[in-house]
Amino acid sequence: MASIFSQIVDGEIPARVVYEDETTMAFLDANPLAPGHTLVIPKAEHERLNDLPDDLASDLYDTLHRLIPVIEGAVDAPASNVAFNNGEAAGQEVPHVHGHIIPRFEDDGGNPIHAIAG
Ligand code: D5M
Repeated sequence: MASIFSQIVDGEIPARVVYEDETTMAFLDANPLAPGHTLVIPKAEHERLNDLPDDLASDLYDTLHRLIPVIEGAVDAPASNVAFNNGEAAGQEVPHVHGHIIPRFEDDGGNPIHAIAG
């Protein structure tokens, strides 16, 4: 059974896609912790960062790096938390590598990292 994120990659379930290239994709989180909360994934299904081949890890980082200012700019956020839950015991719920970009605002109530770590 393909992961829910592979189903998004394959167009089998809808998502609000904000970026796509040959090996990576980004879409809005379905349960956002802040406006603009975005997930960045490798299209290929690998469970953890540890499992990614070097070239895909590099592609994923490049996309993440490129999108951070774009996402912050889109929602006029002065900062963001960028995080991976890497493994089930760390709170990873979807077994397909994904980085969170969570825009932050002045006085927005605190760091959301604990919230995505389950
Ligand atoms: O975070 C998994 C994240 O994935 C969580 O923030 C909800 C999000 N999610 C789950 N299903 C979907 C779909 N279908 N579209 C968009 N976002 C989704 P984790 O780091 O694994 O705890």
